[in-house]
Formats: sequence, structure tokens, C-alpha cells
Amino acid sequence: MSIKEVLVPDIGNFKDIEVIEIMVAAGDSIAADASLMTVESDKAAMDIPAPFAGTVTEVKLKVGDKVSEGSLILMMDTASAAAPAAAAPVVKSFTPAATPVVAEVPAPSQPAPEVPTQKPPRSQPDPVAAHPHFEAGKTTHASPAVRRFARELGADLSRIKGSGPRGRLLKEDVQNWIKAELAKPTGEAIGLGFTPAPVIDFGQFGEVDTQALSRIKKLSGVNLHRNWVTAPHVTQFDEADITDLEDFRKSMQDEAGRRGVKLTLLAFMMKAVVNALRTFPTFNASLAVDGESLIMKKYFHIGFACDTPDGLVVPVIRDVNKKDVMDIARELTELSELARERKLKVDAMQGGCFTISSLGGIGGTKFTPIINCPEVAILGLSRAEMKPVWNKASKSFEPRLMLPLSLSYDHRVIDGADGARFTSHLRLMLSDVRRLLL
Ligand code: CAO
Repeated sequence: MSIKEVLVPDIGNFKDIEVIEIMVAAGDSIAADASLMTVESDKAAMDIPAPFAGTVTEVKLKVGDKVSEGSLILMMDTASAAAPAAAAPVVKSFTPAATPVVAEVPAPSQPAPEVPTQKPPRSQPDPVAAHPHFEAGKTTHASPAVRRFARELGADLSRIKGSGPRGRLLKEDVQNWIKAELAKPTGEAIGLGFTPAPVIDFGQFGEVDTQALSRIKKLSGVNLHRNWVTAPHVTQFDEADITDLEDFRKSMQDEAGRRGVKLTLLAFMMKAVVNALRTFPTFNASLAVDGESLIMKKYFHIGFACDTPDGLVVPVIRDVNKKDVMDIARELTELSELARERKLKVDAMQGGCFTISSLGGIGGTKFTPIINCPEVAILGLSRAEMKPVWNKASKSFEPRLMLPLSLSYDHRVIDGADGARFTSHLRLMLSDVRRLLL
């Protein structure tokens, strides 16, 4: 048996600093450099490492004691130190710090201190950078080893509740927090910082009836919410003169009827949109998930929002560029019927490049449609109305049928100028049916 005293090493200018955690007990066999205890002043916390390997025979301190350089920490039997490192058990569940660390904890208003990079003598703690963590000006209590562990995993200590004595953060607290964060849905993991919605008993204000949301509403709700908060939306409003287009459409109704087709404005809109997508290809793109590149699509599959008794669905018409308005109109009717009868197959709702949401048959003057991500833009149509429009040539107002356009786009991908160019191009296409049919 060879009993040695273990003293507090040179800890710089710190004196009478508090012992906040002791990681060893009598009987523990420890390796050289294993953390023995953590001390903390008002400015710093540091782990004190074992200067040599051995078995702890007696701990001379307790949590709350004040120590300075030379204070007796414990007695150690170094005769047992010949034990191979593998046999040296890890003290409690604490991971011994190979290099003890000092975590500077400045006052909240102060900038982070300069971090010394030079390695000090072996008997001294080795200062390593650590970010202080504050919650409303309060210091988070955690040993440097736990801080380092959290830092390596990118865990924000100020958001973790400590389960140790006096609320100290333990390694297990960090592990549990990381597990819980990973298990959360993406939106929460983004950390938008929403306060939870209050739970209100509406019955206290009058009679109520609670109805379950349909499966479609629940699914589309999650997607709409994600798209709304993750894609920065801008909505460009415009109006297109569709007087001539409407005359043409009506003139084609009989023929369409003979072919069993209901020729609606939406079919023409699809052709106009494809023309605009060809002219402005970034509208026919998707942003790569890493945000580093744009995936430009060479096909033109256009989705349309369809109102069904169960909620909103978006069937997709494929290769609109290769189809004429009659074919498109027929498909619109077929897909809408399938959607309303809940017979739409999943692949009929996939692969869209751009979506049109038409509320024209219902009413309204304009609205802000939510982008159907990963598409980057959506066109909303409201009810066309006859309006007086100034004719420069005849210097008079003329009654024209004006269609309100509401184009929402993802501002990460599309600039405002291109948003306005896109709707201007649509105006041009829609005002001259000959261009549209080219
Ligand atoms: N202005 C004036 N009238 C319009 C119009 C417009 N912009 N769009 C359609 N109409 C007229 C049609 O000509 C038709 O009139 P007739 O019956 O006299 O011919 C009538 O309104 C009904 O049209 P419709 O809505 O049945 O046909 P559509 O091809 O225009 O639309 C569909 C099909 C599936 C888009 C539509 O039925 C629908 O579900 N709309 C709702 C979409 C929705 O909920 N969007 C919101 C999503 S949230 O972003």
C-alpha cells in the first residue's frame, strides 16, 4: 500500500472556489487524468483531474466546500495503480476528461473571453473553449465535461433541464434531450419558438359541437402549414383581359359538347401557364433540399386544386404542353370527378411542376394561395368581372372581362421582378387567344 495525498493543483488566480460536484468515492479505482471533481467560481467552472492512477481510500471534501490551490482533495493508494488502463473503471457514469477543461462563464453582457490555446503544464487544468449558456441571464450549471459533450452534439444547454443536485445538468440530461429532439416532427425541430396555443373551453361561451377533421384535411393541413412557414411567400396580383378568350370559349361550347367535353376557362389557363413556364423556366423548378441548387424540369405537369367534400386535393395533368385544350378540359373533368368520388389514385396527384387554384366559379376578388412545395409557385384565379378599361387608341373606357390573377412564389427562388414578368406574360397570352393556341 502506498497512500498519497491528492491536492488541488495550480488553478490560476482562483481562490476559495466552491466544489460543485465530486465524481469519485472511497474504493473507486481511477485512471490518471480521470475527473475527480468540478469546482466553480463566479467566472469559471473546471474539472480537477487525477494526477496519477490508483484507488481512492478517502475523500476529504464534500460538495459546497471551498478550495484553493493546495487544498486536500482525497487520499489515494497508488500501489494498485499498476492495474492496466482497461481495468480502471470509469468513475460512476461520468466520462473522464482526457484533458481537463475550463469553461469560462462571463457575465451575460460581456463578450466571450479569449480562449487560451497553449497547453499548460500537466498538473494544471487545460483550458478549452466553452460557450456559456444562459437562460434569461441565469448560468446553466454543468461540468466542463458535460459542456464539452453537449457542444460536440450541438445541444443548447440553456434549453435542457438538469436532473442533478441543485438542477445541475448531467450527461444523461444531454443525451435524453438529444433523443427527444430527434423524435420531434421536423417543424418543431426547426425550433420556430411558437408558444403553444391556449386550450379554450368554447362551451363556456355557448353551445358547441366538436367534429373530427377528415383524413385529407389533416394531411393537407400539415403540408400547408409546413409550406407556409418554410417557403417565404410573396403574392403578385394582376388582372388579365379575357374578353376575347371568353368569346372564343363560348363559340367552342357546342363543338366541345358534341365531343362530350365541358370547355372551361381552366383548360385555357393551363396552356397559358405552360407557355409562361417555358418563358420563365425557374418557375418550373424545385429547390434542392440542401438549398444549394435548382432542379429544372423539362416536363410540364400542372396540378389544379380541387374542392371535394372531404377537403382539398390536387390532381395533376401530365404533359400539358403536348395536349390541346379539349384534351385538357376532358382530363380536368375526369380527374375532378374521381377526386370527388374519392377514387383518385396516388400517382394522379404526384409529379406536379406548378399548381393552379381556381376559385373563379365561386367568387372573390383576390387571395394568397399557399405554394404546393416543392413547387416554387402557384397561380390563384378569382372571379372574372366586367370592368371599364381605358383604351389608349380610342381614348375611351371600354367594358372588358377582367380575370384577377394571384401568383404566390417562393422568394428564395424567384425575384419580385420575375414574379411581375410572369403575370405580365400571362396577361399577354390570355388577352390574345391566337398566341395561346400557338
Ligand atoms: N370567373 C368567372 N367564372 C368562372 C371562373 C372565373 N375565373 N372560373 C370558372 N367560372 C365559371 C365557369 O365558367 C362555370 O360556369 P358555367 O357553369 O356557367 O359554365 C362555373 O364557374 C363553374 O366552373 P367550375 O368551377 O365547375 O369549373 P372550373 O374548370 O373553373 O374549375 C375546379 C374546376 C375543379 C378547379 C373547381 O371545381 C374547384 O374545385 N375549385 C375550387 C378550388 C379550390 O378549392 N381552391 C382553393 C385552394 S386553396 O389554395
